[in-house]
Amino acid sequence: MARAAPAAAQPAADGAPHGTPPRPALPNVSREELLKFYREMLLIRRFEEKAGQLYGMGLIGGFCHLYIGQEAVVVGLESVAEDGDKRITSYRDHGHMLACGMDPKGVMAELTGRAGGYSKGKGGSMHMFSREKHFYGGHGIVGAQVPIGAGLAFADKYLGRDRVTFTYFGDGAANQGQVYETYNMAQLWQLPVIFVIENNQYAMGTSVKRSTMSPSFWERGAAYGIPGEEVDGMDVLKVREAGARAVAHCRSGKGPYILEVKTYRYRGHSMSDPAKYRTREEVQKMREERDPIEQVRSLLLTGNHATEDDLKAVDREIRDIVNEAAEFSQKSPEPDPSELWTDVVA
Ligand SMILES: Cc1ncc(C[n+]2csc(CCOP(=O)(O)OP(=O)(O)O)c2C)c(N)n1
Ligand SMILES: [Mg+2]
Repeated sequence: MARAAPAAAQPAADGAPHGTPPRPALPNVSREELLKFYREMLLIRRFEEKAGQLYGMGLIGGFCHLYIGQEAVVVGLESVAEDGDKRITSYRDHGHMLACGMDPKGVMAELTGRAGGYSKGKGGSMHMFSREKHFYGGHGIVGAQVPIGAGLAFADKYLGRDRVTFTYFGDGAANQGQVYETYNMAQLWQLPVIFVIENNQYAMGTSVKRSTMSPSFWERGAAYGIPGEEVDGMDVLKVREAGARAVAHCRSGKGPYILEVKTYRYRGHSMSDPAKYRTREEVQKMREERDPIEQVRSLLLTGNHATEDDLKAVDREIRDIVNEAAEFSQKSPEPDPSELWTDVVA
């Protein structure tokens, strides 16, 4: 949407500096939406950096898989989700929780194993849930969330609820048999599920090139008649566009849809990854040329839709939120020993 320069001496309603030249049009997005994407992606980035620090300090134990680099995927897709839509993912789940509106304090406190965490400090990084936000985990078994995601969509269809389930999984998981059993049933029953393959090009230390004969994951849906597409996952606007197509398909009762989102993780697989399977230059090149946050930042600044000061204010706001979460995650008490006997399914 193109925006004209504000008239002289009039306050700029959109916060733009006075007397600035007419702004070039933004590609099919408003300034407010773009700032929201910037803010949401930055929250994930800074939260994950802080989690990495706390892990290094020994305050977080066990497994911890960071999402840094992949922020545009979940932020773009959450922008097309509606109230009541569901999401489920793997162990690389902090970004998904923040993007669907879960409280950073509760997520960080779960990472540090405290009573104020989403699973009362008993689940840790890979095992968090929120009924309120329809976030169904957090799954440590690779691919396990895929049939469960279809099951959530089955429940919605069975109960006549016009809802969509976003089922996220990785390129490694995408080679599993249970994924194709799920595709078969999802298409047979026309379930409203979006299969989001977050193709970050590695499964632990194994690159896609070394693990698959048919690297175009989305095309595999054709065997079951499921449509889909490949998406540039470093560009939040492209993700949003493709997400809107997928959601429209599902909501119109046409069954599942596959989005293969090409993305990249900057950090190791988990906190204990020596990263010997790729070069520093490969990571550096991605950061410098394709970073999803920098792309939005540059779109805002070059188009004069925001000033450096506007963005600094957002940066400060996010730092405060993340610092508060980190503080809470250390002040919240450890779970009481009596909690050993609660929430046990047996
Ligand atoms: C059934 C199963 N097999 C193996 C593992 C060990 N494992 C954990 S993560 C992972 C790689 C998965 O890669 P991908 O699906 O691409 O997701 P990413 O980590 O890249 O997000 C493996 C093999 C596991 N957790 N579960
Ligand atoms: Mg992967």
